[in-house]
Amino acid sequence: MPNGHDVRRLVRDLERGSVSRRDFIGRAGALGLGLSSIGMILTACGRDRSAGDGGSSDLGPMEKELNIYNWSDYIAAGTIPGFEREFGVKVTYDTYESNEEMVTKLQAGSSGYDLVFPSNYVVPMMTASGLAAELNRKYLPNLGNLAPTFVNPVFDRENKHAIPYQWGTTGFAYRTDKVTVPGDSWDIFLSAKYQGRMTQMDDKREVIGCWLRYRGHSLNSVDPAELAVARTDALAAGKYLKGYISAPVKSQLISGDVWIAQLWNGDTEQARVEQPAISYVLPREGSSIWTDSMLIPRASPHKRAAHEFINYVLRPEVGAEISNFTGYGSPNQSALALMTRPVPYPTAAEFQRLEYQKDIGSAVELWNRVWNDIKTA
Ligand code: N2P
Repeated sequence: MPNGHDVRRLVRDLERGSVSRRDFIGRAGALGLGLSSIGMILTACGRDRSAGDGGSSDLGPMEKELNIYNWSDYIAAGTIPGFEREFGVKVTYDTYESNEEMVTKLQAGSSGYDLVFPSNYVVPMMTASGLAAELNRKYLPNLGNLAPTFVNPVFDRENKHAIPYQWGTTGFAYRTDKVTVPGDSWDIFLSAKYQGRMTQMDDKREVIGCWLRYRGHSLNSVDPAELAVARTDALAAGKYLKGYISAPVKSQLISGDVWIAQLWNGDTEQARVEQPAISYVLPREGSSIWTDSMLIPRASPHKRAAHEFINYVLRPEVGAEISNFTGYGSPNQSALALMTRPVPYPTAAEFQRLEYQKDIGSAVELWNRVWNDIKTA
């Protein structure tokens, strides 16, 4: 638990200007404050100065390097080489498995990354805590290709810091040759008969979120009583799980070591290309829908190249090529006609089972404790 006295003193120093924003983030983190709380304090202190990096200023000539940090299996084979060839830029490409892994890396400082891909709920935290640069529209003429649903999203009004990249849903993948009656409920993870053959994601928002939905609650709940029940359900399911693993579970689904895996729709599609006996279920209790966006960190050393890359992804053929590999939906309206497996945006009826993940503010500390109990059981 953060010590209230120390936190108050640190906030006072921030207000007086005797502590810089960067030092504040580091020291508040060391005192045990979560990123959302830090973001809220910075915003309240009127020190959200993410604007001004890109802003409307000139970004200068194109740099020769670009450092991208993206989710694994989330780009087509030709996307990076095509950009390198056309723009004469050398791209360094690293991958991560969760939003939290990415944010932790950026918070540590000097990551050198120029482009990251946070989900909805992460964008407000990143802007409020000063981790995001403001985008410069002058370098993004292809923005007009975005479908209207993805323009001016609630998580980043006017797309000031974030340009949608891909969208998808979370459900479970299963082996149709091993599980003949999968049902359509999250309760499958409570069935002893699949002990050791099931996995859930290594992702606190997805795991706790699905157990909240299972009991009819919002997956953004901050109610301690609802979270306590989700914890109990998750611990009960945990006894039957082989482990918590996100995208890398695909190889185990393909080999047949795992039969049922909580997973995103597109990664399930990717596995199905190699093993046709795989299907996807969106449980009836409901689940998450998300949009991952391209965001330039405030500390990015190559902002011009990062803008050019965003603009390149917004081309119809580049957007389509990405979705054709990932199996996810494209927010790029002009790409839809070129997609080999179009993923239609959910209808209003389908949306009744879907919910966008939102920033849970200071409740992240309670969520972290619940997640820690689940992971260490
Ligand atoms: C990565 C898919 C990432 C989606 N394979 C998570 N929002």
